Amino acid sequence: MKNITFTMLKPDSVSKGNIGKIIDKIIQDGFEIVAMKYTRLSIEDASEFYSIHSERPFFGDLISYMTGGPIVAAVLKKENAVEDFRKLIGSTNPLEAEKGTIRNLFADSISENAIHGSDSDENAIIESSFLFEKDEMFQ
Ligand code: IDP
Ligand code: MG
Repeated sequence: MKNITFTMLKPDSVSKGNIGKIIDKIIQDGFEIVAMKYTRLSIEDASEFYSIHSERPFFGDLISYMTGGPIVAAVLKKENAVEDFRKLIGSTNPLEAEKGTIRNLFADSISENAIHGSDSDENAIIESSFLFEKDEMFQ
């Protein structure tokens, strides 16, 4: 069965002109784009989105970074979408990301790491709901 995952091409990917190349890799890897939006996160949205990290020392920097410029958010569909997408993006720290992964190719640092990918089916739905309506997410 196909399921969905949620991604954001983070502000560094937009400002560096990498969104076309990253979207191309996602499509070449077999993901179908269900919904896509070019937008900018509010401080409230970013804080809620990353609320699990609110006690971490890097939380303030993370919110500034994620709200500092536009992003591209998308809902993606594929068999085994969540796990396969985490493989495609690579480790959180680009220095540890496998060769050829999106973070290996396009990320500069553990904080500005090019792209987000959901870590579970449940979170994929919760995260998609931040930016998309139900009828956009399930097509
Ligand atoms: P993930 O994006 O690979 O799922 P998480 O641990 O969920 O990684 O962290 C969310 C985001 O917070 C990361 O993508 C990165 O932007 C930032 N982050 C995580 N760990 C660090 C850190 O140690 N220093 C600075 N930023 C971090
Ligand atoms: Mg995470």
